[in-house]
Amino acid sequence: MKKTISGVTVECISGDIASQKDVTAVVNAANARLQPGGGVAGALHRAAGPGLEEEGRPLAPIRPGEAVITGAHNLPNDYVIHCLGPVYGVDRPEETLLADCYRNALRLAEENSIDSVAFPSLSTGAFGYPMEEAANVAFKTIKNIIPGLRSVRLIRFVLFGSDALEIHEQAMAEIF
Ligand code: AR6
Repeated sequence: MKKTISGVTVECISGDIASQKDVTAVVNAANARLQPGGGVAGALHRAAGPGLEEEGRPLAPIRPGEAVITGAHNLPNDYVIHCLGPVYGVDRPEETLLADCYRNALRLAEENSIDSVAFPSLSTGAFGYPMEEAANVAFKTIKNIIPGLRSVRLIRFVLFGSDALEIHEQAMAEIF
């Protein structure tokens, strides 16, 4: 599914965040220490190589809702934007903190003149955020930010599996 608003295309695809060859920046569902972990962080660090962890070390720790940017090392992109999503039921208010992740990631993209960004579904794996709720927060936040974007022209959600894709397509259809 794809929609274009104010010149910015938002799309949902099923795929692997570590193999998005045609986007300038990919977003990592990071841990506070910016170290390799499971899920998205594991996939990105494996593909990027040890340089990603080395570059992240002096930037860590980060707080829930915060985002930092590094190079992409052996990934097929120019940048990785690392976001620490809230742990559902622990880091509160989780809706605000999750929205902060999307806002801060897109702010860093703009500051670095990035034209295309791929997001995973932040916080919906190990951090336990219900996916429907998280998708609503993500699209509402992005919808509000879009009119102010000057560099970013493509925002892609890369979802793991058909259920995740369907949930995001439904949220996107309702909100856009
Ligand atoms: N590409 C796209 N989406 C993926 C991929 C992938 N390769 N792998 C998993 N997902 P998670 P979080 C989906 O756990 O909840 C890590 O261990 C997954 O199905 O990666 O923010 C870090 O080190 C889920 O829907 O991120 C942190 O400690 C979504 O991506 C912690 O997990 C996010 O799952 C972060 O937890």
